[in-house]
Amino acid sequence: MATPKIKEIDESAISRAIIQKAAEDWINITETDVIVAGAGPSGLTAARYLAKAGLKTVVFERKLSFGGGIGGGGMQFHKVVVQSPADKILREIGCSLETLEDDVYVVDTAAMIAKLATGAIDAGAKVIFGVFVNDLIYRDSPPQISGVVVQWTSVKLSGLHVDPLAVKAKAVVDCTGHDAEVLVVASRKIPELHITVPGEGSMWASRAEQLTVENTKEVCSGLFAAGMAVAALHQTPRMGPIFGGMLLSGAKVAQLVAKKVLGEGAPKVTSWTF
Ligand code: 48F
Repeated sequence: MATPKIKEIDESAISRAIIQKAAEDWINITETDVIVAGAGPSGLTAARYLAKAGLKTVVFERKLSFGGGIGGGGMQFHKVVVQSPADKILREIGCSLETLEDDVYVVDTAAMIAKLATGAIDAGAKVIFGVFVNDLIYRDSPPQISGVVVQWTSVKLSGLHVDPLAVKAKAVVDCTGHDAEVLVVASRKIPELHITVPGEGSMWASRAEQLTVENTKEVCSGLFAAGMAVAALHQTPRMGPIFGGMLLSGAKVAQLVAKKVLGEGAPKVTSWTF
């Protein structure tokens, strides 16, 4: 079989394309509608619904990959459990579910990550890897979170002292998981907001799922939280490898942010109400 002629391209053209297009993206996101910190289940779900609602949405993910805690499944067995009504969120993006019992399903971790990520990107969210949120932009009259401060993960790992960059947004969503990194920054650096992050409580799966979704709220003006960051903020139980609460929390935060940014005329992001 003949090998097809592969298009030749100069190395400098490759470099130029990458630098120019990445710079265009960065310039475009210096002012955006919503910044989501973290591309785990809550962050990717929030990003998809936010973008679908018409909001310019940027996700900063510290690692070079999607999915957060999904990939580890339950103790590295490659399955997680999802219960109703969160199964609807996965069905919308074409993720296969295997029925375990009424309203309870088992999902392959790789499939779930791939579908959530594709869903967010296809809806129009911009995901940037290898960048972490390490501070907030804050204004005090009235108190308002107006964006985030970001840095390359590689800079942190190298131990170099490099000043970060700031990105403005109408809303910031902490989807950083168990460590609630954005909320912790707010609690440490902006004492007048009176945010404390005691950390999550011990395992109680059903209660954890319910409370995570119930407590998904705007924490202070412009700053929202979803997923395990909510459990860390309220010291409510952890749930282990059942993911309905993460997906529903992401959907709920998207609805809250859409209302905040777009007003009462914001579209309904899901067919059910929270
Ligand atoms: O940890 P993670 O999956 O958070 P989540 O969306 O879901 C939690 C579940 O995976 C699971 C659970 C529920 O069943 O207990 O653990 O609440 O995803 C968080 C993502 O945020 C990234 C991190 O690499 C991960 O992909 N992240 C963490 N800190 C930062 C960050 C940061 N400061 N800036 C950007 N990304």
